[in-house]
Amino acid sequence: MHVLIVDDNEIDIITTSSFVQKAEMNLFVADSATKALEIISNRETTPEIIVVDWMMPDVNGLELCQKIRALNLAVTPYIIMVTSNSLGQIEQKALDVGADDFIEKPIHGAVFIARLRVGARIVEMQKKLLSLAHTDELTGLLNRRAAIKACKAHIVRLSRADMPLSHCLIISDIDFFKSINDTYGHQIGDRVLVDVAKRMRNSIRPFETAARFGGEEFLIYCEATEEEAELILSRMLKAISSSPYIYNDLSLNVTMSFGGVVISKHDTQHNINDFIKKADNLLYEVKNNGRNNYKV
Ligand code: GH3
Ligand code: MG
Ligand code: MG
Ligand code: MG
Repeated sequence: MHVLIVDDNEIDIITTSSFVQKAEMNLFVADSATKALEIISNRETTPEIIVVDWMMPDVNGLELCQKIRALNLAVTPYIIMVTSNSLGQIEQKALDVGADDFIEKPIHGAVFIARLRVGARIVEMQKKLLSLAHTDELTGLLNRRAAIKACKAHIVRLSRADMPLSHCLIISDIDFFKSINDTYGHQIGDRVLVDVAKRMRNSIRPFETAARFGGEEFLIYCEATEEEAELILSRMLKAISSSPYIYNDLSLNVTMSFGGVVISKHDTQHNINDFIKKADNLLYEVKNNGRNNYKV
């Protein structure tokens, strides 16, 4: 669990930090809201629990809290507001702008640690739910919803890249999958889906995206020039079909058809659905031309 303490008072930082360390959580410290936002925006250090001091020069805790909520982070951090200011309605105001908890200074160590643990429980639960919402249960790949989200993020990254970079979005579909189900049963069909998913995932790099887009349809998103896209597709084609799928005494040959679009920086204003439609159209050309092939 990563905890960020935002406070302008050095002594308070030392006290609060010692509690966080006692709770055996990772500690980040910022002495202003501006520094806090820098740490929060950095993907490697994104804190899950943020302890915000109300009274700070420039941007105060209340405004910082609003700014953090406006970032719409992938995992919503748990915010604990702390203050020695005991003016009326202060607790209500803190909670109203998005704080999850409120503590008055001086902080009582044991209670503070217990509240950190409450925050950790809520963040963990949130992560579990997110993972369930984004994962295809059968294959363990991303599901359709998560795939679209991931593609949108990749396209934003591409639009901001300094280097001339391009990406490739691929839609693929298992050939004659219905006949696998009809001949060997749904359970074998499921095992084929799991193994096809593995082969697809293994043919791209970890930061690239592989998703189950529909029943026996998959989406791949990777970094690639036009030539690299051809190489990736021919590699995938082979990965799927070059060795049989063995289930006890059964040995099945499976093939797949692919449609891919290369997306360059000047295409990035287009809608994700346009790219998907284009890839889908190419996939259906491949289907009509005999399957077990790709087209970019
Ligand atoms: P084509 O080469 O034209 O793609 O032929 P196809 O038989 O693969 O295409 P079709 O769309 O007719 O069949 C898809 C089949 O995928 C039908 C459906 O029952 C099956 N299917 C979809 N989801 C699952 C699943 O989760 N498990 C199993 N076993 N089968 C599934
Ligand atoms: Mg202060
Ligand atoms: Mg299909
Ligand atoms: Mg099919």
